[in-house]
Amino acid sequence: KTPWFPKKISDLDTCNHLITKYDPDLDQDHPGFSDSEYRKRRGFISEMAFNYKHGDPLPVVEYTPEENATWEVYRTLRSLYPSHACRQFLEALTQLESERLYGEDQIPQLREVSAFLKERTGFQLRPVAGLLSARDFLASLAFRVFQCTQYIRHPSAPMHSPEPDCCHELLGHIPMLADQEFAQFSQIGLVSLGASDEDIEKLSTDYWFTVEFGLCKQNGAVKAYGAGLLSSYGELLYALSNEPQYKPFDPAETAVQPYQDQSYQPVYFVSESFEDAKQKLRRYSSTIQTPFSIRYDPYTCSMEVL
Ligand code: H2B
Ligand code: FE
Repeated sequence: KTPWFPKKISDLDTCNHLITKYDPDLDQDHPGFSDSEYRKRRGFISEMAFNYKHGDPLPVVEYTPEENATWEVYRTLRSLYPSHACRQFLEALTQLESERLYGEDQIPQLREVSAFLKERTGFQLRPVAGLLSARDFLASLAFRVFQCTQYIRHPSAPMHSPEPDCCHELLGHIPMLADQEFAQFSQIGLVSLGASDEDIEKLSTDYWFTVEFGLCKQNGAVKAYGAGLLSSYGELLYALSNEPQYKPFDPAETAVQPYQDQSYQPVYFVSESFEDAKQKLRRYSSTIQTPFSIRYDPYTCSMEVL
């Protein structure tokens, strides 16, 4: 039996199943675990995400001075980007800065950032309360919707967060989603619709080693495009040092590579270009068995099942 999947964009309202293992209410190692103020604030912002329905204006969060102070990670990471980030990332970031959507003093608002992406690649954001199940997360990508957390990490650990937070989304994911080729690659989500649990696991591992921790070749050098790297000072330096092992990106092989979500990756996958990665993924996708084929109709924002 084919697992349920969203057919129209408003069905994403039910794609909100969270994975709670890194949640500050339950994970004793979370830096905010014993800070009740932080957890209350987190709960307030999560509540807005849970109540959000497709078509609502994106919630605007009035960040506190302390939260905006944690956004200093932007300045720290920014210094590494010219040497470590891929060209597409730098281009979009520069644009976000020149349009004054990104700056050092305050956390950017999802509403403005979503409008920026919509004009460039058709991607839009919707708020999410925490780490989402892989199935729900991938399904959203099929509609060019990126589920985006809106709370910020705990101030005691500004350089690290065990779960996605707005620093990870805004500094890691958003600039890449402004690139046309990369946006097309993100439609890895289309293949996930109705896929078996085993195939979801494989696709999310490919997602992990590309969208989260991917490297690519550019003008003879290796650069980072993965959001987990671009939002982590330590791992960004590590990934581009001569310590880790590199392998060429090959979706079938990458899909079964064990990965690390507690420390740095032991191996990184290098793509020749986004164009090349996209074509390889497309070829791999055709080996994933589903009883139907699916096309996204951008006029009606719904899936055409053929
Ligand atoms: N949830 C959220 N909120 N952000 C992510 O970046 C994310 C997620 N990534 N759930 C997903 C899982 C990814 O690791 C893959 C698809 O499993
Ligand atoms: Fe991410």
